[in-house]
Amino acid sequence: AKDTVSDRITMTRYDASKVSREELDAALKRPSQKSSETIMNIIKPIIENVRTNGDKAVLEYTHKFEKATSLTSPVLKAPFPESMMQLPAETIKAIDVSFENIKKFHAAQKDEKPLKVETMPGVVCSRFSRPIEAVGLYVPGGTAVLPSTALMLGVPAMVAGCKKIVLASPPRADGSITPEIVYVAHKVGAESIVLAGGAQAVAAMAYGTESVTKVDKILGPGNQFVTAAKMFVSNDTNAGVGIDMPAGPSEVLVIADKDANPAFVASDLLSQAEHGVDSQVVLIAIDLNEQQLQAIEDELHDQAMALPRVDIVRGAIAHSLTISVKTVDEAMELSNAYAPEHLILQLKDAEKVVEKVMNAGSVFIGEWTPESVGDYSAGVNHSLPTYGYAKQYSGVNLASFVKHITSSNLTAEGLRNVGEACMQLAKVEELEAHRRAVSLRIEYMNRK
Ligand code: HSO
Ligand code: ZN
Repeated sequence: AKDTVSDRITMTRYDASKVSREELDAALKRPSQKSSETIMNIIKPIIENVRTNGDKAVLEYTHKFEKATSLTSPVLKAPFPESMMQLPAETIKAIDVSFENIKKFHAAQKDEKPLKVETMPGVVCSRFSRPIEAVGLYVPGGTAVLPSTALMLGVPAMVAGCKKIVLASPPRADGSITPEIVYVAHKVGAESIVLAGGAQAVAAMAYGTESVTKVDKILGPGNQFVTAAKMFVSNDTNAGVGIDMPAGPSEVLVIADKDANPAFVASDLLSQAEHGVDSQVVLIAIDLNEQQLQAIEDELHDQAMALPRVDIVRGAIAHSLTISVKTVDEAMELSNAYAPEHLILQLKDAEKVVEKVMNAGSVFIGEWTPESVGDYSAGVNHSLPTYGYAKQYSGVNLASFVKHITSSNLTAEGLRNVGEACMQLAKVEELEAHRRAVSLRIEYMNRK
């Protein structure tokens, strides 16, 4: 049967030459999230309960929310039994290939050797890195199993040399964890898997319980409860725990010109649209005529209708849009203002355009680079800033799992060289003990 117009899966069109910039900015607004106050009020008592009642509280929530009533402990300790990671050979192979590529790319991000600079004769400043000792990696459950997220968090943690890697993921109703995730946990050398999700998993790792190891930093995407819980514990000095950037719904912005294959463009838009109804996808079309725009829209509709997750796609596409512009510069202007999590350049000379990218989580260059390769296997990380946070945050990378420590090392001559400036500033700040820590040494040298 022929689809009625209202059934058509299509994105609202804007022509940048016909609408004001304000209108465009309004159209490019991410779908609004539930107020953080509402969410905070839900998660606070959960966190408090886990903090005071430990394992017992975590288990109660898992019984209630995950319906995993048979669970008697919230933690699975390594070594994980073989029986929990039984997988088809092709899945093992896919995980292994991806693991190696992610490992290669993140190992290359290691500081070659400590940074060492002599800022003045006898004044040596250094910087070196040390792994964060214990990290908690949250792998969401929900509408899709995400072993790739376990890889994206676990592999850099392993490469960085974190001593204790704790994975957390909500168990299935029978109390088990997806074997793919157990296999990844095994490969990255995780010490345990916390069988819990939501705010309760975050709280357990932030404060520690009888059986959950307390961690120093919690990373990984999650729903609004997980994100709010991460923000809450990172603000609680009793927890003493850090977090990665705020994570929101998936997004992609595709910039396409006349050279782009409409089927490729549509497929990339759909691959992010299938993540969730709150996902947003944007197409910026450079100088396409009506027929070319139509070709992409037809592909989008036809491909979408053939997808198992078409209902989710429909929701995401409802608040997604196409913007027509005339030039690459106009496209880049809009893209940089939007700061997409993923940016796809389906352009002639795409590589040359990369220098114009100012804000984006990760860039996919040219027609043979679908965003899916970055989600899974190319080697780049898929844990990226969303919601415009690409303006100030980087995605997860090796540095997310280390601290940089600096050191200074002065000779007597060095102290003479830099001492004057130091003492003068101490004077300005009226911090006399600071000044004397320098002056008494210089006097000591002079007496010798
Ligand atoms: N595109 C998601 C990551 C992901 N995709 C996992 C598939 N599996 C992050 O933005
Ligand atoms: Zn994805």
